[in-house]
Amino acid sequence: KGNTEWWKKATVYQIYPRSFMDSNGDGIGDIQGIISKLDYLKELGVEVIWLSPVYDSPNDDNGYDIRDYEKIMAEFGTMEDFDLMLAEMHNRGLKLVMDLVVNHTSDEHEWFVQSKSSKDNPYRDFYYWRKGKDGKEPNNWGSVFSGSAWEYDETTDEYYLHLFTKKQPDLNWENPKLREEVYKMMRFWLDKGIDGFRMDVVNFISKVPGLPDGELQPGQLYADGGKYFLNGPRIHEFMQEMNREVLSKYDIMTVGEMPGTTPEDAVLYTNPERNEVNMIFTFEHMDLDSAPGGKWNLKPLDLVDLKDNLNKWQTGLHGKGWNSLYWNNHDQPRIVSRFGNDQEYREKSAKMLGTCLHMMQGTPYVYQGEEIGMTNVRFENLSDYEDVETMNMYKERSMLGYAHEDIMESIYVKGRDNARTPMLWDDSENGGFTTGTPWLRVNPRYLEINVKQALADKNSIFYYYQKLIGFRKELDIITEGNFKLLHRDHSAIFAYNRTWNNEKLIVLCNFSDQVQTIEDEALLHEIQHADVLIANDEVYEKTLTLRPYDAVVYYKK
Ligand code: TEU
Ligand code: CA
Repeated sequence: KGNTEWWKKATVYQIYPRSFMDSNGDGIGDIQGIISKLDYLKELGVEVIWLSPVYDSPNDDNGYDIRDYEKIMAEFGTMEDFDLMLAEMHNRGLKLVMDLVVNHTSDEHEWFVQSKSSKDNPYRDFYYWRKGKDGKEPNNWGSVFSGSAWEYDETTDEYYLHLFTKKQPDLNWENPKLREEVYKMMRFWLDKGIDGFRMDVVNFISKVPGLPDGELQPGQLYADGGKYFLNGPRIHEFMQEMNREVLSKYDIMTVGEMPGTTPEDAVLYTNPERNEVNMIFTFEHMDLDSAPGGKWNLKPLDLVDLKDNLNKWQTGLHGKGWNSLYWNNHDQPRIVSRFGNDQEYREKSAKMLGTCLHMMQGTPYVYQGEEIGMTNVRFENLSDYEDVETMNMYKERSMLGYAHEDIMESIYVKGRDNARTPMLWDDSENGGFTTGTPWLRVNPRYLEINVKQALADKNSIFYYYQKLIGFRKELDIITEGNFKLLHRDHSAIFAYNRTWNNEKLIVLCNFSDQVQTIEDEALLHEIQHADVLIANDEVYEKTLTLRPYDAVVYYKK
């Protein structure tokens, strides 16, 4: 067992395999496609690759519904392809983190097929089965993807729980046999030599016994049961058991995806002395541009909320746990369209956002296409969209009487397909992603935004990210330093410093398309006696007046 904490200096790159690179013209990204782009990732400087699920799946939720944990999805390739990919990564000094989806399986997984066949089947208790209540569902919980969280099955006249789609039944972690099966499966992958796991909604696995009703809000069909399954009563016991039984035996990194967690929860999950996981993904900063009622209810970001939130996580985990840093993943809209400007200031604001995040403490994650400033899309027809969350929401909201235009606007701003349009490699048809018909429409801006263009321009977002990633390896202050938020009340500039021994970093980021100034004599004096470590535009003078989307990092020793 190694305990080198190598993940503290590493930057992780997330690949969504379906949309990364298609090697055989069927319009679907695949493992051979990934292998063909490893040199590109090496050039970017990342050390770790997190691969979204590549396991056998009927793809109700693009692989987050697993039918067989130890088989590769046929559309992506074979186990031989996988082994080759892992070897090719390791040859280049790249590490591989796999997605671990064990809150639920596919309803086509053999365990579930057995489980639903009869009440006395040995696998019955691998899932949550309950009798109906007064001819209705066992409780009032809603699914994260709309509708009830329960599905009736006539074979045994009972309902099963599914917090996501009805093709994603929740596993019952109360059952020790289930837990042992999961650990066995994890060892199968770790023994192949993979370097860690990203654990899908892993803080959902412990449910409050009795599964009590949630509080029903006026105008809603189903209640939010989160109180009874987020960070539930046995969650830390399960995480510690998994660590003891499996994780502790390997030199790996682990990150738990955990909606509904606070910094206080995060310390419990990530404090090294507690032996759970290395870091978690928080959702708090991704919820700031939502009005009450969930992500589809749009609200502009107030920068002060973002500053307060990231400040809380930076200071709350310092010395007590470890942060993961992210703006993007396969579930989130593109950050340059969201908190930046995807028109006139696309490149500049993309670099500004990268600067703001990458100078913080934690392990940064770059999502495919972020490094070239890929943007959201606005497809005209609902039929151009694929995501099950989007489709279910559309049905539910039209039933509730929302206008088509309003629902489409929510999809344009928040839909997950924004992140899932194919990676743009060059300016040829389909952005070089496929020679066939892509499974999801390509972003029409591929002529202007693509990897080929980025690699040819030494001022591109790509090379800027390359520098940010490099600094983290060189400068301990980035990984270790204290964090201090400056000028909290400024409505447009995100300013903070980092201090470590005799060193200091001062980070200034303008989140607006206007010239902005900070009035602060002492700070002005400080930057004037510091060097510019990196900036996203020429620095003609060291000043606290920032042009639109300016980002400057000063460094003093
Ligand atoms: O996401 C968990 C999760 O909570 C998301 O559903 C999130 O709330 C939503 O995407 C916001 O729009 C994980 C995976 O990352 C996601 O792709 C899966 O669909 C989900 O779990 C179920 O496995
Ligand atoms: Ca393919």
